[in-house]
This record gives sequence, structure tokens and C-alpha cells, in this order.
Amino acid sequence: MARLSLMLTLLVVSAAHAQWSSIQSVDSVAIAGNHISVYAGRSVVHVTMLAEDLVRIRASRNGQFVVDKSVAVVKTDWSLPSMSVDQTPADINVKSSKVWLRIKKQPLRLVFMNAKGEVVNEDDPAKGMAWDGEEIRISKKKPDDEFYYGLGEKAGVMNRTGKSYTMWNSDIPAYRADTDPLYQTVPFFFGIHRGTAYGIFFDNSYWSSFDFGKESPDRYSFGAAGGEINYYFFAGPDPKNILARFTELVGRMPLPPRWSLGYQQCRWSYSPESRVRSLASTFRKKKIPCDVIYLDIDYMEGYRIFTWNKKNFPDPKRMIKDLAGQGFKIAVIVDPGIKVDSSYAVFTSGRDKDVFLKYPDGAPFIGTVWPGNCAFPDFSSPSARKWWGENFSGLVDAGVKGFWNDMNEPSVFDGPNKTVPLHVLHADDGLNTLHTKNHNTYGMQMTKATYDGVRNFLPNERLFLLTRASYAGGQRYSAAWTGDNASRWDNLEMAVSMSLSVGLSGQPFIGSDIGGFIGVPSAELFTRWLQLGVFTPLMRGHSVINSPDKEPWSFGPRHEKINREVIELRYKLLPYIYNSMVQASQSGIPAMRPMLLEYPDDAAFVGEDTQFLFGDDLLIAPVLWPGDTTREVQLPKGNWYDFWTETKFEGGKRIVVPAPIDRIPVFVRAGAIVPTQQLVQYSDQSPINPLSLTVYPAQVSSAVYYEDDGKTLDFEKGVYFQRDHKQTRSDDRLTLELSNSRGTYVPSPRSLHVRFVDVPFRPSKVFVSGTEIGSNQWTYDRVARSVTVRVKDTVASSRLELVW
Ligand code: MIG
Repeated sequence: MARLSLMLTLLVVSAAHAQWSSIQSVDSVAIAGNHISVYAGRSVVHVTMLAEDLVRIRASRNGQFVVDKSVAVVKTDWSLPSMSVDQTPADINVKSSKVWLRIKKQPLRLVFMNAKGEVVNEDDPAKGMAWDGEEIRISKKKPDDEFYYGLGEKAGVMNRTGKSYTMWNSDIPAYRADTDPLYQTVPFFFGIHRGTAYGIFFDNSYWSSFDFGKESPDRYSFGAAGGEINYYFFAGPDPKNILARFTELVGRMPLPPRWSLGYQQCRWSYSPESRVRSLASTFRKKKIPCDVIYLDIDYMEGYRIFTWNKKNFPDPKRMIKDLAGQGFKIAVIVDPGIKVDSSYAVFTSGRDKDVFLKYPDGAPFIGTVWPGNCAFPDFSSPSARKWWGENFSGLVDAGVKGFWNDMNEPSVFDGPNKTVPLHVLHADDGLNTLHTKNHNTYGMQMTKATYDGVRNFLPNERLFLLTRASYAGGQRYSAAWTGDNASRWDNLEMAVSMSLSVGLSGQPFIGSDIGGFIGVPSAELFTRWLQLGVFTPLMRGHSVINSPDKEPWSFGPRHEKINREVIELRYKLLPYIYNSMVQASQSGIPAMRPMLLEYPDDAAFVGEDTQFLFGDDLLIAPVLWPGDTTREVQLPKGNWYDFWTETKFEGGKRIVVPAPIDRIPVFVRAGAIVPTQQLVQYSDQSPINPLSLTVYPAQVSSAVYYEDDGKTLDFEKGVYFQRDHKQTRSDDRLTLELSNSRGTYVPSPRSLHVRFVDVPFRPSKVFVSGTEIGSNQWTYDRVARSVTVRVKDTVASSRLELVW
């Protein structure tokens, strides 16, 4: 709190002294294609229609604009949308098939409408766009029934209405529901009004703030301590389209390696080597699946980045090779702070190459973190990023596969703001600006440097990075986690809302420290958290230094068995989870989806933070409260099946289902065709065999199934396997058609097990592509009411038919 108020005094003029002036009336207008320049007194507003549903607004108080450069935006080359511009004495009308922007002239105010002319979003008539010294602010009208979602990683509930938030990447351990800001900055949000949505991305990396009707119920506003008025308006109205467009603008997550979707085990710290080895053996001995083990800061020599502690890790390469033999990947932490030590080659080479942050007078900025006095690379400088990237050769050569970027808010132990002083200089890719502008992008730039560096050494491998701090678009380089949470039930609840909100901000690869980082979870809390972890893209257990063991087996034999089965569920579902992540990488729609993303017009889901969708077809209702053994679930419209009992429920209502400690309530959409696989102890222990498909009845439905080698970039050259699965039902038959596969990847020979659920009677015959198969190839389970057909999986099309 002290830090926050300090920030406020440093960066924001207090309201009492505010000299806000709003933009004046329009004097003249210049139209050039999709670009409209509007002149109002000394101010200039640039309006650009980038696509029929995407408008960019830039404004300068005095007509001077800074160089147009954003670390977030990757797509700048848009093809000219079909649109028109006309003027009346009162306004300028910019229209496409999706959006109608009326620029009112007296005074200059923006009104965004849909094609029908219904107002979607409009500037506050009194304030509009305004300036006060370096500060900028945009004020909008807030309709009574409009609510807001977004801003990425924010603690507490997802609905932002009536609250205010700030953006200043901060290291705040054991945060609570009202802690703000936290580690990441994504100034992107949705406004949702009677089932239709729009989006706004305020691409400004300075200290910024958002007020969603807290100050006044009929107004909301966003602004920053510096920089330009620069925002993008996404017309929607479907929130999924908005997210797709937003991630087209700022980039999407590259397809992660499949192993990164396995269970990951971390603690501060597994050290020395013998402890790492015994951890690995324990997983295998206990038959608890796991793919990744992390080394936290103690693997290094006195916390010197890119070194190994010779005593505790005498032969890292050998250790990593042995662990790889047991199916483990090793991820290591890297922090930005480089120890000031003239006998440390990383420091001296960085100093010689002039990569560290400096004060305006040229003196190096030195801050204290784990190693003691440290210099900090200027990740906004291309040459510093290159230098940083080159340092990964040793880790890559030792066989390290995961790169965990921590403390990159950046967090500093000493100094007034516990970060880099605000007047420290950054190269800012040639613009030479202050820390005030570069603070919120520091973490993301560090992940860029890491990603590009490792990419150089592993040109055809998919990379896995994990970061704590980030900015909009950070998903291009790294997965993220929600930082130093606590072993408390309210933090488990927040693990849901925060991860969902991060997904809504374009970053699909997110998870929380399972069990809570700080503190000691009860066996019950740990198991409930692990169950949630099955359905968060990143599934990683972690624990703070000096805490008792928090491995899946650390809570007694009863919970060990339950926890094993929970992780086993994750591995059986890997084909489904992987497919959901493939979709996220292609479309920007996250695997973990808030209900409102799919059902924006269902009022029951406004403020629904405790249940969510995973991928297209699963609804997850985790138990988030101590002692609970039932769970209330609001089912969306349509029919849903209980994943465990395969009982059918009619949607559009609230139901209560059993949720004993060994069960997380999961529902499957009727019509889903869910791919699963055999149990493995790590993701690439053996190729998928059999591939299982569970068919949940619907009149007709289809799904796309995708598979590839899971680790290289060959899929970009067409080396993948993709097939359409389609079910249809009629009075006397049930059909599953598998299309020819697309792509050149050929899975190794395997069986295909297809299970049709909710089949009341035994079929009389079963056909595969027109030929009847014998009863040795299929079974009817009267109790489970399901038919299982076992055939060979092929790349050629085929058709399964159950006939009565
Ligand atoms: O000051 O590396 O959030 O996951 O274990 C604490 C030690 C530094 C903070 C990270 C946490 C990690 C810890 N780090």
C-alpha cells in the first residue's frame, strides 16, 4: 500500500490540483482512404479504420505525435476495409458494415455505433479526451446495465464494474482479493451490454488507471501518467470475435510443446542434485505422472544467472540426461539481476557491451536482489536482448528445456519503489525513454530476449518459457503464472477468476501455483487445487522456501491415491487439452474460457467466476470451498452430460451434483466427441495408442481432431494430422464419420476405440465402412449404457455405424 501511494504521488497529480482540459471543437478534417485526421484547436485526432470491426484512435494535445512503435502490436499492415466517410456541419460519419463511428464536432466527441445506428460506446459528453500536463484520460459514458471484464491478471472477481484498477507491474507476494496492481499489464477490456460486446485496447505502457464507474456510476474512464492517447476499438459484438481480432493485432501464443501440458513440479528449491534425482524417482516409483521438474534460484553459484553451483550440481548435463531418460524435462529460473562482480563473466561481458540500465548521467543503476548488488539488462535495447539471448548457450547445451523468467516486473529489494527508479534511461529500441514508459514492458521484453535467444540455438523446437511479468502480446513468447499466491481457499477461488481473466486478455497459457506458494495447504485444499489444475493450461505445483513438502504424495496415503488419479485424468485428457491449446494458438480463443465468452447473452453468467469452460465441450465446476462435497452448477442452454456418471441434464438451469473429495464436477456438451488416450507417466512415454473417442449424443455434430509430433515446428510445413469427426443419429442408426486426414503427419499404427454414450439398447449390428464387424470388435455395456467399438486407426476416411 505504501508503495502504491508513493507511486501515486510520484506519477499522478492529485485531483485537487488537476488542470484537466478536454479536447475542443473541430476546426477542420482531412480524409485519406481509411485515415481521418481531425483538427481541434492545437489538438489532432487520428482515426484509422484498420478493419471493418477495428478502429484505432490516436490523439495529441498539441499536434505532435511520438514515433508510432508498440511492443504489443505485431500487425500493422491491414488491407483497406470497405468503408465510407461523410460529413455534415455537426459531425463526421465513418462507416463500415460493422461499425459506425460518429465524430461529433462541437465539441469533438466519439460515438461508436453498430451498423444499425445503435450506440455501443460513446465519449462522456463533458470530458471526452482530456489532458493535464503529461497525463491523459479518456472518459466514456457508462450505461446502467453495462459491465466490464478484462485487464488480464487482476486479483478478485472478474467483473470490473464499480471498481478501479491500476497498471504498474509489481511483485506483491501473498496478494489478496483487493491487491492491485500485480505482476502483469494488459490494458485491454470488454464492455458488455445486453448480450453484445465491444473491446478497447489502450496501448499505453506508462502507469495507467481504469475506473469502471467507481468515481461516478454513469461514467467510466482510463488514462495514463504519460504517453499518448492511443486506443483500439473492437466492434464485436461477439466477444470471441473481439478476442480473435485483438490477438490478430498483438499476436497469439505459438503452439507449445506437448510436454509442457503435462504435470510440472516446482519448489524453491529442489537442490542439490541428489534431491532432484530422488524427486524424479519418487514420481516414477509412485506412478504419479510428471513431465517437468524446475530448478529454482539455488541451482546457481551465488545466484549468478547462467552459472551452476558446482557443489550441488557438479555435472548438470549428465543429471539432465539421466532425468531425460526417465522422461523428465528440466526448467530453470533466470532472473534479470546480474551480480556486480568483476570475476563473473556474464557481468563483465554485459558491462563491456554496455547492456545495463543507466541513470541519465551515465552512472549504472545498481539494485539489490538475490545475488546482492546487481546490474539490470536493458531489454528494450536490441543489442542487450541479443547479448542476453547468447548467454543461453550453456543452459541449452546442458539440455535445459524450460526457461522460467522471474522477478521481471522488475522487482528490486531496495529503493523507494522496489523497482528501477523512474528516471533511469532505456534504449526503447532507439527512442531513449525513461523507466516510466518501459517499466510495464520490461518483463515482456525479457521474455522476448529469452525466446529469441533460445530459438537461435533450437531452431526447430517448440519452446517453453514461463514468466511472472508481462505486457499485452506477451503470449507470443511465454506462458505465465499468477505469481506468489497463498495456501488459502480464497486464493484458490482467485486462481479461477485470475486465470480466466488472463485468458480473456489474449494469453491462453496460464496457471497458478497449485497448493498455494506461501503457506501450508490442508490435504483437502491441495487436492481441490490439483483438480482445478487439470483444467488450467499450466498445471504446476510450487512452494516457497522452508515450507513443508507439497508434492502430490505429501498429504497422506488417502490423498496420495486421490492426487494420483487427478493427475492421471490430466494425462488421459491430453489429446483434448492439446487440441484446445492448438485452437488457442490458431484463433486466440483460450482453452480456459469464462462462461460469458460463450454465452454473453445469458444473464446467469454475469459475474460467474467459479465455473468455466475448457475447450469447446467441457464445463468445469471446481470445488473451491472447504468441506463442500456437493457443487451447484449453472448449466448453459442445450444438453449436458455429467462426465463421471454420463447422466444427461437439460441445460438452462441450476443443478446440484455430488462432489466428493475425489471428484471435480465436469460436464460434457451433448454432441461432443472427446479424444482421450492411454495413461502414460509422461507425455511422450509412448505414442497415443489407443486413441479413444467418446461420443456424447446429439442429432448431428462434428469436431476437428488434430495431432502432430508435439515438439518441432514441422507442423508449420504441413506435418500434422487433422481429421473431421462427425456424428449423426437417425431412428435406426448412429453414425460416426471420420474424414480423410489432412496434413502429412502419420501417427504410428494404433487402435481407435470409439465409445458411444447414452445408448439405451444393444445395437443389432455394427458396420465399419459398410462391412459388418464381429462381436469381438465391439461391446455393449448394459449398465453404462454405452457401446465401444475397437478398430484400427487409419489415415483414410471411415464410417462407423451402429444399427438397430
Ligand atoms: O523473491 O526464486 O514468484 O515462484 O520461487 C522471490 C524464488 C523470488 C518469486 C517467484 C517464486 C520463486 C521465488 N521468486
